[in-house]
Amino acid sequence: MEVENDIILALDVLNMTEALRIVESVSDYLNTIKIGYPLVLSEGLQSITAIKEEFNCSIIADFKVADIPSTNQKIADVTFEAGTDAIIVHGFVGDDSALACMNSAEKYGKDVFLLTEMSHPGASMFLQQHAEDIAKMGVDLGITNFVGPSTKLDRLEKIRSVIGKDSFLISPGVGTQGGDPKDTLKFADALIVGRSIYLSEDPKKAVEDLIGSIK
Ligand code: FNU
Repeated sequence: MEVENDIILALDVLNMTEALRIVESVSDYLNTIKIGYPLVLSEGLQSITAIKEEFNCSIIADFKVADIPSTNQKIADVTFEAGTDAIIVHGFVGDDSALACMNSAEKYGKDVFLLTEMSHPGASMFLQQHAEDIAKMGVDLGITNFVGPSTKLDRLEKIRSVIGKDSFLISPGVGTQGGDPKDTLKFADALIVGRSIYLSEDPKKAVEDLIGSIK
């Protein structure tokens, strides 16, 4: 996936008017948008279709899919039908569940991102202990796209070492959650950034500043 300026916008707003306003304001600089439950549960899966059509951008559906294989397959199928380019899938549910999403992605010619470890403090309670095994499972399955936390750079470095330099690693937690953009890019290929862009008075300027800080 070609992520312009190494920044993915996390579009966690609750209505389409707001969503379109923000994407429009940053579209000179960004070509990849991550859409998750906040927007899709508010405005439906067609919000993905509409944004993709209007801006011709890549869409990553952040559904953190974590169910049994047959349900995962259904979730992934409907998500790809809506025009999504990639889907984020939890790794902790195991290889069969991840594989179901990979099969769906292959059918539609789309991508899977495997979530290894999360960026919030609570992730250290359970997920962190297994993150490297999850990453290894992804490598063994042939997955080449991963998600890891920018708030814990030592962990991000470990995850990078497991997935190898050629895998594509995207990292949330920059800005509002405390992660540093430039340091994160020592290990990650692209940043996922939400609130520090969409809550800004001037989202375009927020993106310009962010680009300036990682140059
Ligand atoms: P911002 N996100 C995250 N941490 O923050 N998908 C993870 O470990 C993870 C994520 C998402 O803090 C989060 O749901 F796997 O406002 C939100 O959409 O910059 C975005 O990344 C971060 O948003």
